[in-house]
Amino acid sequence: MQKMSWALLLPLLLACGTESPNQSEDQPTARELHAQKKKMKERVPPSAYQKKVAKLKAEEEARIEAEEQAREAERARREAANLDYVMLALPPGSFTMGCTPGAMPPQESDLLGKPMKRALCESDEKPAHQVTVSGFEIGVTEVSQGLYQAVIGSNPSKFRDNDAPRYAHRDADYTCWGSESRSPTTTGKVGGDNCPVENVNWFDAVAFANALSLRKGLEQCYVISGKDVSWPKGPACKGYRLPTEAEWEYAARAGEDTLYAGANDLNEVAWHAGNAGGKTHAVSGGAGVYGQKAANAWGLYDMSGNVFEWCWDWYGEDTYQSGSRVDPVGPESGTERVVRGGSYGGWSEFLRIANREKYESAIGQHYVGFRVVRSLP
Ligand SMILES: [Ca+2]
Ligand SMILES: [Ca+2]
Repeated sequence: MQKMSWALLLPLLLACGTESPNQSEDQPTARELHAQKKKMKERVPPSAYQKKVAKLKAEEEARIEAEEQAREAERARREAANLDYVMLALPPGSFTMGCTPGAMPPQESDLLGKPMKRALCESDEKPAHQVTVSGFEIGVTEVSQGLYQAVIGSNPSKFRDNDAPRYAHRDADYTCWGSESRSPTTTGKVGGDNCPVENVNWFDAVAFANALSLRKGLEQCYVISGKDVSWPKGPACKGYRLPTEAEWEYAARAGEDTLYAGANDLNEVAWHAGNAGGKTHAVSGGAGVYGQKAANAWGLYDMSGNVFEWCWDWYGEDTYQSGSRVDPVGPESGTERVVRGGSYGGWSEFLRIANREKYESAIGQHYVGFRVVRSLP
């Protein structure tokens, strides 16, 4: 090994020794190599393939941006449609508040043949008495889920547009029949947006009224501090608020003397236990298209039925015996708040205009919603 090595390696070593210094001088540095490559790359035009890839990438980015813009436009359109809550101005006036059985047409039984309680008048509906209210405007419909969502940012309702993919996992029985008017091309709204909001307690309802006032640039009528809610200016406040019990009944009667809001035949004007299929129904299709039942004489929908409606007043069993007769706002304190009008789950006696019911303020029910009013200037 040693003998061969010297003979063979010597020339090689010599050769190496002569080439090494020259190599380090001639070879480009890493930086130079990089610059050369870059220069070459710049000189070579992109291949057809590269051009195609770049074009597809640009097209994809444009498509994503267009989709985002369309989604945002749709969201804004839907929100604007939902915020368009139509109010109807009612003139000031006097009316008979409470149950007046003598003026009612004879009607022996309700739709299921159950005897009517109407002729009896419940004790808290007596005595019927004259009440005067100032003019105010009131929502033509119950507050919809779409409006509530647009103002509050959430929707607590049990009955929604469950045909929509995002609710597909839910029981179809919870589908609000708002799908009757779900076509966005004719209504400007979509599915459950048109159904009344429910599962809202009284605190949710007053908070909504304040939030809507804020949204519309009006003064907020309620001062809310936890469970302590006051209405300092009373009816002088021009923002959105809940109707008083007297305002609600004045609006429901609409200058007429019918058993239900707009008719003596319940089916004409109301969704109730006998025809609603255990579900809420669309209050409005938007763009002047309203619920499937007839309005009362003043053009208000679902004052009887669909969902009960929260009023401002504390409930008092004997309110009618000693309460104020001019713009009454109910007792100063209590344990429950008044709800009016009956619901999709109620029998006829509950849907009578004169009927009074009540719930604890903090409890939401899937058959209780509300509508809002504003005092007229
Ligand atoms: Ca109602
Ligand atoms: Ca009652």
